[in-house]
Amino acid sequence: MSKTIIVSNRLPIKITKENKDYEFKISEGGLATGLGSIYREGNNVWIGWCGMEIEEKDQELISNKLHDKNLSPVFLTEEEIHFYYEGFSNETLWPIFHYVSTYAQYDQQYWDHYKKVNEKFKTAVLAIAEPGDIIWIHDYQLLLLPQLIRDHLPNSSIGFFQHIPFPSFELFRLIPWRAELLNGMLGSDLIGFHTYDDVRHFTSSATRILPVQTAANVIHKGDRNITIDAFPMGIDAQKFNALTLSKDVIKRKEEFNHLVGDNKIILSIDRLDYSKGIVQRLMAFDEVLAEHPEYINKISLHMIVVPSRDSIPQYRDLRDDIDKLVGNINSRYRTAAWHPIHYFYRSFPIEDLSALYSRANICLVTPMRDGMNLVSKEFIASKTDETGVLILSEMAGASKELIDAIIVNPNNLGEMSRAIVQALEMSEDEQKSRMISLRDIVNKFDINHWVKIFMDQLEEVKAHEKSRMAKHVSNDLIRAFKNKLHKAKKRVFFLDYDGTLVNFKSNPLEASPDSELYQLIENLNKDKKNQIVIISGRKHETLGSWFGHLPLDLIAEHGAWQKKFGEDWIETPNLSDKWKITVRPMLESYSDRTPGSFIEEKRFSLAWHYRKVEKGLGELRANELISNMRYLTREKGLQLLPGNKVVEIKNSEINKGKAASNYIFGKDYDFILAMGDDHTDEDIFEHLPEEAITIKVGSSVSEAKYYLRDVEEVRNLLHEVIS
Ligand code: GDG
Repeated sequence: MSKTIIVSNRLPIKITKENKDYEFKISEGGLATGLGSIYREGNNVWIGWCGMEIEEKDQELISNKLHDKNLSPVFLTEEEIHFYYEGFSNETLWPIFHYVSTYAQYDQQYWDHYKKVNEKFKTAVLAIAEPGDIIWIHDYQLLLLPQLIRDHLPNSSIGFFQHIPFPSFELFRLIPWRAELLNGMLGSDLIGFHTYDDVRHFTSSATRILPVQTAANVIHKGDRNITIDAFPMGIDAQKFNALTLSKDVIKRKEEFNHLVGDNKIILSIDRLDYSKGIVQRLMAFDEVLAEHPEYINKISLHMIVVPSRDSIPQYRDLRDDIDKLVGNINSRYRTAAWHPIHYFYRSFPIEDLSALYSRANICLVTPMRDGMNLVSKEFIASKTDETGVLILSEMAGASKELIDAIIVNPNNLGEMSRAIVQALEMSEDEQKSRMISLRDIVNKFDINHWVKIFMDQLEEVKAHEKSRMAKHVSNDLIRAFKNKLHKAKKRVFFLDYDGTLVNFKSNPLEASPDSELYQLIENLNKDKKNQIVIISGRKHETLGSWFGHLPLDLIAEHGAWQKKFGEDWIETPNLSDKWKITVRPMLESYSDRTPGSFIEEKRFSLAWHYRKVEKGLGELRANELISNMRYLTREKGLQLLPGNKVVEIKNSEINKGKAASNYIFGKDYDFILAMGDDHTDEDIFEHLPEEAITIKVGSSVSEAKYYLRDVEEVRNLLHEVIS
């Protein structure tokens, strides 16, 4: 039976060494809880680093002990931890992904170790994984791992989730190894982020940096499809609800109440990190006290900063800045019996956090950037009395869901200090109405829901890929086609041209037939039972000049023109092109505004090409053009065809499907094969009779029965058929 393998940089455990003996404590974090339902089952396993350097002689002992808990450790040397984890992960990727590019280090040694450690994780996965297993990889420390595994287990089901933001292309492009990182991630079947913005940013980076195509949220890479989607992560809401009712937490809350009395409590909890906006938060609090002396003695900020990454200089500097600012504010406003800020640079047991969350009047969560931010959700889950106010940065992924919080821009100190005042003054009724809807979201979209949604989608994506792969024209299928072909007396081959017989060129006229193609056609033509029909959107003059001399038939401009071998071109009767008078100026306005684009005029169609336009701009203009033209084309009975870097407008009476079915009408072909790559060819696949062999070139969804990967495979198939 197949199993599920979770892979993350850290295992969900804390190891401590006391008197030469190792102690293990399973982590209580949300991710560990959510994934607990998976990795603890049957043969499933969680692979990761155990968080400290383990001497070689102890490694086997640790592995054995963890094996019983379905955990499988990867051992890293101090040097690897330094360069891969502290270095590339936290000094290169972390700052870039959190939009602080000035902190990023581009160090070859960091990169070399990042690759090496990702390889080490690959070895650990391959030691356990078998074909058919599901592998779920987590976060930015392991961006190369999906493809490394895919290289060895090409059919495995691989999901990847990134817990931190994915930056815009302008930031991501700065990384010298950007293409390698993207290729690594695209080894997955499903890539998840917290928000739709991350999905957009990733897709835009992938299409600008790599030769890949996208359709909606699917990236086509080679012959694989990768789905990119948003899965906003939730917390273990039930646990946080329940904690507030536990005796221990109630007692801690009473003790805390005794200390703070009636003071309104503003709570702030983060790991030490420059992305969390701690300094700006303190400055906004300072502004509140400066402008509202009436709050002196009445409010206090309880700020927990959990030590983190303090071997990195920027984190040490940040800590110094916080220390200074807290000292400065406290010294200016404190009274004999009151401190404005209670600052703790350490971590607390979860029961203390729960007591604080449930007692706090306001939770101030103002990161400069945050993938999601779980503190905001934990605060809400702990507010079982439905009072309290959340102030949340619009730069946190959580702000996309928690829209009833007071949403602030963390760079706007005035806005933040006004938000604090608004929260302090908010009526209980308003607090409750906001908190009730916030709690609905946090309770419903919890960690278990997140795990389920991700795993379900991975399964669905994989099933879809499998059924698509089954349509690939294999050697067995080719043999079956040949059998059918040998028995047939009258055969017709409908062959699309661009993207099917030849590859695309940036100048369409440069994509003329090569000698190999002419040879292939000549060989196909040797058997008199074969009839070749080239069916294309190209101008009839162009097709005529390339193929007019050969014993084959031509259908040009999507069916507007037809030519039988040895005869002249015939135009489809009763068609009008008067509509061009209205449409041409509209297309011209797009060409004037879009450098690199041009209009191609055919007898019954106008095509706006944007192959040479700056990436992104072309797609933007094409979408704009399509939505502007939609009404007009319907009114005038025209058809709007978005193609590969082209938008074509043509008479709706003509299409390749009608042309192909007219062609075969009354001719008794007993072997029909059609191949095409874009969606104008879908009309052919739909119109041909059931027994026809229809083949889509490329991996996108199609009406065709089979698919081939590219032009090379099309030519191979034709060679095989001849032989
Ligand atoms: C990354 C992304 C994304 C904090 N202090 C204590 C303590 N905590 C716990 C909190 C919370 C967790 O740490 C912090 O989670 P965040 O989400 O706020 O931030 P990151 O650690 O940066 O996490 C982030 C997350 O991944 C998940 O995808 O949301 O955007 O940066 O759970 O409760 N826990 C205990 N004592 C403390 O003193 N026990």
